[in-house]
Amino acid sequence: ATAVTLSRRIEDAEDVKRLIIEKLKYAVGKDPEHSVRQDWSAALILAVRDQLVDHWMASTRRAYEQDQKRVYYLSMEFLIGRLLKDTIINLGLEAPVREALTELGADYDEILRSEPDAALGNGGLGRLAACFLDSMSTLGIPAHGYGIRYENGLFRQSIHDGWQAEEPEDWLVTGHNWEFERPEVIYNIPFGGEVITTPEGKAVWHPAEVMLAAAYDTPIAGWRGRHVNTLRLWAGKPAKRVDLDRFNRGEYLSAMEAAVRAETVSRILYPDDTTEEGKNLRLRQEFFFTSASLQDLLRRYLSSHDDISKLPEKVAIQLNDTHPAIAVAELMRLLVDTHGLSMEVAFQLTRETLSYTNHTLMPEALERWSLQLFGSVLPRHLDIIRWIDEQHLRTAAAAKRTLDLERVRIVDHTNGQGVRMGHLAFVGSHRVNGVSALHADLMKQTVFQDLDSLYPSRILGVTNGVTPRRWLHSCNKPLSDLLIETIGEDWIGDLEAIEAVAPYAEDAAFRERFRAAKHENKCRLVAEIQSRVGIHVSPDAMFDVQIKRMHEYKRQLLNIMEAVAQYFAIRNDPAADWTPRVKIFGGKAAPGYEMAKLIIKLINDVARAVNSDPVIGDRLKIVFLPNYNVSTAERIIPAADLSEQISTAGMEASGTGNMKLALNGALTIGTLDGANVEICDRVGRENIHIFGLTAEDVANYRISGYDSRAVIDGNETLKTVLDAIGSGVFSPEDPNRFRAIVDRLSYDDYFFVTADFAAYLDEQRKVDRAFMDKEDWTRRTILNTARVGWFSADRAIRDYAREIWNVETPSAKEINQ
Ligand code: 26M
Repeated sequence: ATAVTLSRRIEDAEDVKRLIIEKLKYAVGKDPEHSVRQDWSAALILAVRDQLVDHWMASTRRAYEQDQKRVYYLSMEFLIGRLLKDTIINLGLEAPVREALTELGADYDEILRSEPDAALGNGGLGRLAACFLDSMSTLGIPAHGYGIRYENGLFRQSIHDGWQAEEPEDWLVTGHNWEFERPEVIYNIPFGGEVITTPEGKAVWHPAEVMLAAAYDTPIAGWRGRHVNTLRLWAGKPAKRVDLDRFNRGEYLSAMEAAVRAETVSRILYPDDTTEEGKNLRLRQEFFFTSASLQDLLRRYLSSHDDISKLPEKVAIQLNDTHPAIAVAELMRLLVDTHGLSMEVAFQLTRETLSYTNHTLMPEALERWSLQLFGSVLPRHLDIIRWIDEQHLRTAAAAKRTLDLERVRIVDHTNGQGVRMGHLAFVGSHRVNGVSALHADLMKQTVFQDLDSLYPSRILGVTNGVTPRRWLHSCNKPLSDLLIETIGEDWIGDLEAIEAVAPYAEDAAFRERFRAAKHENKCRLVAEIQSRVGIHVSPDAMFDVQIKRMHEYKRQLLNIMEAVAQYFAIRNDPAADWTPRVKIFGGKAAPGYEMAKLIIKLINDVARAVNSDPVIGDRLKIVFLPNYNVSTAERIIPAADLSEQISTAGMEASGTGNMKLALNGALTIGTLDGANVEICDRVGRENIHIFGLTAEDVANYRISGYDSRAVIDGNETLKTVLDAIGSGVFSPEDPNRFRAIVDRLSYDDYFFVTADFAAYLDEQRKVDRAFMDKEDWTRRTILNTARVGWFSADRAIRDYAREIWNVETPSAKEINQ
């Protein structure tokens, strides 16, 4: 076939103008004269998307022609946020686009702000998947992200009278201009029914219903846009839109019932509800997207290979937590029932192809499905899992006499009864990774201890990372410009090169400019705080930031208790030499998580008292910014001076906000938890504020018992703070409002808030003094920026590529050529 060359290459602003106008007219159907912001936005996205297409197709062609091994990242969540600005920057088009829009009379920044924030994830796990997509494209790894095209992403949070309220997030209603619908890419997804064994002994699944999964593709460009990968999201569709028999009988509503049920599977993202269990729809969602993805990748593999037994040489599948762990049984089912392999061969291929990332050790968060539910939705898979479990038990029985076999079984036969998805993922994978060094160690010591002894060297740690494109270059222009001017721009594609800025920590003129960049970011946030919550804060105060999901283990409570202690101290002696602070909180609580919601209310009640107290003034301000999401993170992080990473040691698997904040020149106050340990190692003990119990201390207390009552009685400040909160000082209209919090800390302080309180306050006072020494503070923040280059998602992806996927990656030098 003759290749038709259609050039849409952009050389200058004139080209951009021409392409935007063309899109406006022929794709959006609007005359520039009558176009509103939404039209300009659609036209711009479509024009930028065009720029990706040639590279996208070239990337696909290269993978086929060179028969490269492909990586599939299966994740229930991709928290990608907005795409426009990052894509434009990756393509190097910011200057001509800005110029073109100005000439067209449209406002570039306003258009950027109008793009909906795709909140297809809860938090860290989903954002990690999005950073990894960026890095896999940057490194030129042929990869697909596979997930669900939720119609409603994570709920929108608003604050009414200090309480969280939830509203549905309908990001798709304005149209998602990045995606390509693929009506021809459609798979059957069976559910329910029963398994019948034929006289020949073959198991045949007769599902009760079959629905469809339909593909929608979003191109994902990496740095410099040379390689483009695909994020393929699945939407649920009915096998037939209406039941004609019912329709003709006049039963109009029930004629649509099956259609509605099918569309429900991709309707809503579950908000991380670690306590709720046994959700039929959640299990269906997990199977739905996993099955569609596996069918799709097998079809792609078989379109250019005829020997299915070579699958692991050409395909690596990464399971992002246990949400897609059903892949173990589904890949076996497809290999056995559809492709005629034996169970033994299928299991070997499955294990060599799959690997699993664990993101939490909290027992209540480990997925487990009741046999009843599991068997009714996926009867064939239950049989396959029982077969795997038998094999696995034989290995266990042969290997170790001392092992408690009940504890290593995938199907739990003790009183709990159920399918342990973590065990399934572990047994069905050739590698299992934790997301920080500490977390991988703890996996071996706790939940996976027995499995680790059975399959030694299967567990490894791959410390998380973040993309420097979004989390420094694009979100923090003042600092990025300064860095580029000072050390060049190699760091954008090779973050470890940012180390070159370290010597400038000693340069007073550079420190001045580093401070000026921070100040500019703070002024922008000051304006946002003013306009969104009506609180005036000073840009000269320390911006002390805790932004993350609301969870007891993350201990926002410890932070607000410190604020209360500080409030009382200032009131007692307003004339003393206080370091002015603004405490900024952002985060959503799962709708059913009462304690987390009560902590939001406490933060807002304390904020009301402190912010309106004339004695306090600028010495202390407390701000809760509603609806924390990727876009707000992009504005808060560049403005932060202090990063709160204060989880109970041993409970935060890694953290990634800790990396973003340090990279943007904030100092960390934190416990030795998750990746904080490695951040401390790299920035140096003198450039971080570490306090509190270690993971080992916590483990010992859990055995020996911990008496919070005694600790409270022994600490006057702590007692005062808890008495005030518990007696209604901050809630005079409802004095008992926070009783539950105080009771919890007094009688069952599971997260060791009281245990770490004194050490936390001490460290905060050191932070106060350190902040007053402007030059030394700046010096230390520069060293943080300079020394956290290792926490790039590019480095993390190289680790996965080398140690888990067995795929090649180019050197950092090649990336920057
Ligand atoms: C579970 C059941 C039903 C609905 C939702 C969930 C669920 C969804 C997401 C549970 C947990 C989810 O995410 C966990 C998570 O984000 N973990 C974080 O992962 C980050 C990336 O590895 C780490 O940095 C964080 O430490 C870890 O908490």
